[in-house]
Amino acid sequence: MPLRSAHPVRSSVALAATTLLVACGGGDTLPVTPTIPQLAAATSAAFTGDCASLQTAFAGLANTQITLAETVAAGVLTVGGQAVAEHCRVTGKMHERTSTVDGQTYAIGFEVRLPKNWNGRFLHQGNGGIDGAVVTATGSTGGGPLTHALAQGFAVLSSDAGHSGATPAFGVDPQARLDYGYQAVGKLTPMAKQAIQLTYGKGPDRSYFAGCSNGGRHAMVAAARYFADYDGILAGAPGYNLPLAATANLAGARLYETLATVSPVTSQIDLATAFSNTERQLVATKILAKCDALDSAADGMVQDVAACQTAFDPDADLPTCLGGRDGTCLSANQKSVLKTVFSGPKTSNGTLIYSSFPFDPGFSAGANPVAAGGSPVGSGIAFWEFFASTNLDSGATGIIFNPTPADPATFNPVTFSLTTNIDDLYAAMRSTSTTYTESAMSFMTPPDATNMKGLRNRGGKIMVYHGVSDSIFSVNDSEAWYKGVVQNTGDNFASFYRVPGMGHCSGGPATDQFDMLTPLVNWVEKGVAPAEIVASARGAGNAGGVNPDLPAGWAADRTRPLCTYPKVARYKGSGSLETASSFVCQ
Ligand SMILES: [Ca+2]
Repeated sequence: MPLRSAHPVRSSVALAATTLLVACGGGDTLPVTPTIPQLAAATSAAFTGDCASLQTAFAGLANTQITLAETVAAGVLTVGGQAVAEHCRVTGKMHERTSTVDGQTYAIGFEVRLPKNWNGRFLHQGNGGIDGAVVTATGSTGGGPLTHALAQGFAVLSSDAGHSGATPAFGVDPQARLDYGYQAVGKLTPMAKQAIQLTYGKGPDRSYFAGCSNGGRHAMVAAARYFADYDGILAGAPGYNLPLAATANLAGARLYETLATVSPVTSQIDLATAFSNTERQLVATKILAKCDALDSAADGMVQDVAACQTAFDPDADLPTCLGGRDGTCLSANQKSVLKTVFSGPKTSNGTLIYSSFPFDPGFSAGANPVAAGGSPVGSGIAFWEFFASTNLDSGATGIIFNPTPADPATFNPVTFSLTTNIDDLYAAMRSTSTTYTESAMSFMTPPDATNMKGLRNRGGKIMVYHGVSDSIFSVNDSEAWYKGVVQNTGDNFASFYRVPGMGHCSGGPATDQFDMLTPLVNWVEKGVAPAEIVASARGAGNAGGVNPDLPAGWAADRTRPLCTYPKVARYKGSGSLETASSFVCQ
């Protein structure tokens, strides 16, 4: 069982640690403890009909066109090495329309997979990146998949979030932006629940939302905007400040540019040369030298993230090159850039754009793309900025596009990254225009991220996990969110886990395979607050796929407890370093 231990059910009154202050007679305030309801557990049902019949059964769904209803035989899908049982797959699209801005056809494409033996639950699967594709709705969550919701009996929905295609061109259309930001979830959810009702004779007893990266953003936005529709939220590496993170990443690219050389192949600046693989490994080695043993185990993992930030001093601990770069040192400029990127780039007037990032040995991992100076800086992140900008309808002021005005067909993310005015971009994230009436920060983020009272007060729960070496969205930003939630909403409905060494959603020198969905269900439906969760490495032979970043000295199946923040997994002093049971969350 992945949930190694769990606290017993606490009463709903005791759970309600947050106090609300209300005025009383003399103008003083008295704490009032809200009672949080305990939601009932879902009960199962079965679908014994013909999957093809669902095409007709769903025909009346509002604003919806069903394109296919079919049986998927057992074993056609496998996730994490597990075969998926026979189920129904229904595909369709909602709100098909022609844009008056770019003349393109848009719709919210989706699929819903309906198990024959249903557990009474609905899972909305948030996908990553810029969406634009209906990812197979298996509901696999947590680094490398250990389990998946479809096999557990959930009815699972996946969508393209309102546009088709892997380019940011949809950003030209204002409605497509809003659908991507949040409105697709608002439109899909009632449709999916009604489809479930039509299939099983009752709607879902309990509803969940899970995703990582932009899927984690979707999850957190759903927790804030659509809390009435969801009982449990699982948000991995949530880019809940995505426009700011993207701006900071572009600022980082500008800094990397000062170190980089021109590729002889492409004749363009190659950001990956800012830090060579050898230099990144040097940094990781020095971090480990200072921080590995802080958790009492020299095991290649830095569990005590906070202590490491104090212990590791890049100025003192990284050797400075006296001559040229030879892999045994960093140039003074490299050290300066490293410190700025990790402390968080600022605007020209000194405003921190996004968040700091913690030092972690995952800096050396091949799966750490920004640390590698690679693609997200020059492509994916710039994609987000492209559609988040508001001067596409004028092309006159503000952000410098190349070409100008921006043309999605010839959009060059590398050039864009290196010519964009960061101050203008930062301002644009909160700007609107005649065509784009909602700013990027409005449509992409939870309206009031640390106010999750709507979810809490109805008995909903949210669990968040984040890789410490994630270089796209910072674990420090999620930490700040959690602290804010505890302060503003309470700690009795939200739980936060750091995953040491893990990069963006998976990978890195980490135990990155875990199941948080089961603990979430237990919390929502049984009141069992989640405690430590055992995560495993994905070494050779792993059924859920092999993690190429796993250090050679680790057991292929190393396990570690993931601890509820702010606890840290510390070695007990005896027992195998490969086994979670040798560690305790303190
Ligand atoms: Ca350690």
